[in-house]
Amino acid sequence: MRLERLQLRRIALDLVTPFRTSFGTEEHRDIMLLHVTTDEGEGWGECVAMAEPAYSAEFVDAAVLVIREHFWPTLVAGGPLDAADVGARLERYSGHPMSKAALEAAVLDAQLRADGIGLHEFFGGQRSQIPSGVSVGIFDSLDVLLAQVQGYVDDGYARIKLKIEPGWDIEPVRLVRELIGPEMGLQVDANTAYTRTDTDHLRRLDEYDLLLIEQPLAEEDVLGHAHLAAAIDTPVCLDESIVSLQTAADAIELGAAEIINIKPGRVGGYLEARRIHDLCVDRGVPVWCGGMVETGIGRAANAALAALPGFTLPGDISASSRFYRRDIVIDPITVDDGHVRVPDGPGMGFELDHDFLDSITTWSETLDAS
Ligand code: SMG
Ligand code: MG
Repeated sequence: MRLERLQLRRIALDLVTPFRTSFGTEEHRDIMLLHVTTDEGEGWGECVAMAEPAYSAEFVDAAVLVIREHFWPTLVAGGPLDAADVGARLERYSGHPMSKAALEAAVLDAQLRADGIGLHEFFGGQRSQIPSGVSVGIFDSLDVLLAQVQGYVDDGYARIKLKIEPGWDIEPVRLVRELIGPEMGLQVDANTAYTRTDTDHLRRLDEYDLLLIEQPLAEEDVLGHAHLAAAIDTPVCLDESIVSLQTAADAIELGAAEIINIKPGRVGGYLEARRIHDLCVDRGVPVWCGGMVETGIGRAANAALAALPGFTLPGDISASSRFYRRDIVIDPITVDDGHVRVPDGPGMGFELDHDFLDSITTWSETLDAS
């Protein structure tokens, strides 16, 4: 395919309810979407960078800049390409995996739409629906938390993930386990909020039969996660620490990752995400698909990825309505009987609601390939 044009577009969306994690509280989203035009067709990609560099070093303003000034000119200069070339051409640039992933996604969407095949078909996933988990934020009171969790249970979600931080961990977990009963999948995500000195405290979670504890320690503290994994029964899962196939392989070998959360944006794209999946299948490490509060664009692609057989745990692939009153895709993601449908349309399998998209667009810029 020959690249012709790239439109960068920022949209503003309010969350249905504030989403608080150990990094801070999110109420409004500022999301960058990419629309690529090629000689064979067009494609879309969603950049999962947040407005602030808190979850990782990336943020939306930086994504705009690095794509405009560095990534797009380099991609264009390389001549005709397909999706697999995107990562290779951008490899010499350090960091910015979410920006690279968004470009690769747009090119991949264009390529697959041109070929008339869906992403799940491209990946070879066999399932037509996948179990849906929901990520629940931190609240000011336990009563509010329990009411929220009950609502998600009523919505039919297959598992609950609680955000935790020091001062909001054992008691919320105890009460939620009591509320949802012993059978339902429950896991926690600390987003790096603990340190190596918290081992004895975190061991207290063992009695609640959690599926996993996600990223308790700092992103760089892979060895600390290995020590923790050896010291507690709850399986240790890495999110922020896994930024590539290499970091995944090393963390597994070190015993730091008993389970891996795969997020395409965090690892530089869907193709690297697939390679990490394959590695984990080979090493017997369960994986699940993480979420970055995506719109229907990113969620559709995540659902296609999560149809691969190694994704043995429910992902953070909740309904559009979990975060947004109205999604930018025509068919919002819904959860039925605990499952999300894997899209079967061409490309990443969504159709955009262009009128709504235009109405929430706050900024756009078009780059030509010449
Ligand atoms: O997309 O459903 C979702 C949110 C899932 O909790 C979620 N994501 O660390 O896994 C994570 C967080 C990252 C985004 S909030 C900082
Ligand atoms: Mg996480």
